[in-house]
Amino acid sequence: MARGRFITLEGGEGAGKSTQARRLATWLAEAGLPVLRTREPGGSPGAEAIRGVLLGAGPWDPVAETMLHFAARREHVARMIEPALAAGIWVVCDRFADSTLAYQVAGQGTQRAVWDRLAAMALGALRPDLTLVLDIPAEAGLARAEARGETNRYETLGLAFHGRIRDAFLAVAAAEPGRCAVVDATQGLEAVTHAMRGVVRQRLLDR
Ligand code: T5A
Repeated sequence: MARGRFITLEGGEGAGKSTQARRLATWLAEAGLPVLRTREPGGSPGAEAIRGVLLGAGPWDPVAETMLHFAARREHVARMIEPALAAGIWVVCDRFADSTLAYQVAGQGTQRAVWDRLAAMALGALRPDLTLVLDIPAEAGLARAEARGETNRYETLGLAFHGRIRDAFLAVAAAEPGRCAVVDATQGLEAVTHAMRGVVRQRLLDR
């Protein structure tokens, strides 16, 4: 059986990741592919429990916070993502390890070497086949998230913090163009969906 493909959506607050992850998973399912849509932090019972801790309490020591994100990710990978991929299921994941690089390393000052060590332990050789970086200026993304009426702890960390997050995602995309594609998330919903489908077709479906 062919292994499933692993697609991650990354980007700052309010970029539209959750909305577009739903649309992408539905589109792939309509094309006849078996699909698991999931999210981080969370995605499995243990990881969802850690999500509650991460989004609810704080502030954390940055290294402790990085470890909590990777502990959740390890649970998620071991119990959900790897078994799905091995069973031929395509996985669409709303945030993954690049978010820890952006938020905890670029945003909160954890050393990159800590990320590297935790990623090696938690992920082994697992890497997304495709990462769609939904790019939007921090101010516009935060305005969308605020307009929705719910805010989490990270959304209150200020524009300078969220500007570093955006730069970090763009740096990942520039460093790994074979894995990543940047999508202009300031466009309307339909235009973003259309752009994402074009990338998925070109990089994964037409090959
Ligand atoms: N985090 C996460 C870390 O610090 N480290 C990590 O390793 C990980 C994995 C998760 C938080 O955890 C942090 C980052 C996060 O702060 P969350 O609630 O899951 O918390 O937060 P987000 O992932 O940022 O989710 P959001 O819901 O805030 O943003 P989304 O998913 O990008 O946006 P979405 O789809 O919910 O849309 C937001 C609003 O904008 C509208 C939607 O309708 C919605 O109202 N919208 C658009 N409006 C106009 N045009 C478009 N193109 C639109 N797209 C969406």
